[in-house]
Amino acid sequence: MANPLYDRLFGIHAGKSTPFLHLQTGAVISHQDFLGRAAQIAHVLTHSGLKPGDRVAAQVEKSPEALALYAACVQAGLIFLPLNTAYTAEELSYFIENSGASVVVCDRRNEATLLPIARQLGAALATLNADGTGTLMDQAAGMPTSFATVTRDAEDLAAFLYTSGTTGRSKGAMLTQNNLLSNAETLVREWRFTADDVLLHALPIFHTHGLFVATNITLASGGSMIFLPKFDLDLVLTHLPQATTMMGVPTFYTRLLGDERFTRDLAARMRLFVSGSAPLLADTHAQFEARTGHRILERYGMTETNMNTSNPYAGARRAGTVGFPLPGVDLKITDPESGDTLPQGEIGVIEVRGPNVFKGYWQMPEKTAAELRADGFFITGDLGRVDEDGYVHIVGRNKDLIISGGYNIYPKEIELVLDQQPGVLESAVIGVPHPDFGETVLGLIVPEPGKAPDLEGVAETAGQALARFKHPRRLLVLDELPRNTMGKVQKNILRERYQDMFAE
Ligand code: MLC
Ligand code: AMP
Repeated sequence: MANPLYDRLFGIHAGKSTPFLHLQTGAVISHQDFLGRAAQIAHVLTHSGLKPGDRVAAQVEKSPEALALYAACVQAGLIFLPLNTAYTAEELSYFIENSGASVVVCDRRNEATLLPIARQLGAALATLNADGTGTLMDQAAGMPTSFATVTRDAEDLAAFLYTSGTTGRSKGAMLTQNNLLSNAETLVREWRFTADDVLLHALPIFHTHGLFVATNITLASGGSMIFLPKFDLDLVLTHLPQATTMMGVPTFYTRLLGDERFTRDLAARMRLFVSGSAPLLADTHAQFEARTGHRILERYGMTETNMNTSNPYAGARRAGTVGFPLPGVDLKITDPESGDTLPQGEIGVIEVRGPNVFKGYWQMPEKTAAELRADGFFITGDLGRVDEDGYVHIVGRNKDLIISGGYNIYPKEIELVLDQQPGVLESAVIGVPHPDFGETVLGLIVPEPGKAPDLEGVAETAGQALARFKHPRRLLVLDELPRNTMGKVQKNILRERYQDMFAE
């Protein structure tokens, strides 16, 4: 194939007037219209001088046009780099510089802030607003609705997704066409997606879950999506009766269960609810089944690997497990120190290998070498075990990571900001249980001797540097941090001490 990802996900729909996106307004965008829009954007990007392999950074609200920008990048052989809309200018500046993006696409309201940053880094800037207006679409309007697809190899890069790390610096995970395509094809088969499916899409489209899992599967199977701007409980309840499938993070499901309008009748047409990105409590699973008769299908994935394991479609979906390795994925449990494979049943680090596993971190060979073994196994940093029936259980993390409402937050990044504040000697950031977000961020600060840091001031400065979802929900002052004999902060003790802080 000339461009496997484009041909298989998008090209197969050429000329079809079948529905692709159902919007909240009632409007429907057909496959053909969507591809036309993507082709127009591809013309704009290539006219501005972009060549295959160049990076296109996009911090835009969810809209059909934002999705068409992804399709345009695939068609023109450009590397798509979607960015969380919550990122601050400081965070964005790093991503643009690190990726060497040639173009930055942003919402008009961020244009004034981002223009000088883009200019300084030698990137062009275009706007794309939540309502689909902006300079990108102004230029696109005059372009032809077909574009000669650029030839790409399955091993060529299709996207960079930035993921933070334990050192506080974000890393660009390089995903190839085949990483995305192989995973989409597998999931279509495993979860039995067909052209008759209507997926209720309420996830953001700047992460693996909403962009590659939900969207690519829908494209590969020829189905359609009810494309909501975000997870809004009222909107989801309104549109659920028209849907056959839904994908979400656990917060989606706990919020639905918290509303008595969510009933068995409302979910009558549904055939599949999928959960991932964060642990789904066994209790939520049970409550969901009692309310709707549906057993949520939980699966396990990562930015670097797409999806690795899934509970079975037809067999038993076991609460508290993430199911079996997907076809083509090798999974082993290893000793965190030696890297040796552990006997079945023992707890260790989950490692995975397969066509879904990324090519490494952009321009970070040491970080790549530390996490991706020469034989292709990726060291996930998740702790797990495989039970006697082959189900994978995730029991914890060997990495200092908080997952709040499905967003990954690396404490180190926040600690670096807190440590710089006036009067702060040191800090520790931990995740504690939260009824809505699963986990939330708690910041613990040790003042310099004789100082009393202004907590409001600290919170405000941290707020300017970090995306909203990373902000500590609470800051507490401690005399000292518990340390082990090696001098390492014992976060487990802190997590235990504050575990009920946000209990209902
Ligand atoms: C929003 N806020 C969050 C937050 N989302 N804070 C912490 N964690 C989050 N996830 C902030 C808001 O800015 C707001 O701040 C306040 O918290 C309350 O907002 P809200 O209205 O309750 O939040 P809402 O907009 O409804 O968003 C919650 C959510 C959303 C759960 C719907 O976060 C979401 O869609 N999450 C999905 C993330 C996702 O797609 N993850 C997949 C990653 S891929 P204030 O102060 O302004 O009120 C991956 C791989 C895999 O992990 O396996 O899939
Ligand atoms: P990200 O880097 O944002 O892609 O997040 C990936 C991480 O999310 C994984 O390493 C896991 O820690 C976590 N994760 C994803 N799915 C699940 C799941 N079903 N259960 C528990 N943790 C999960």
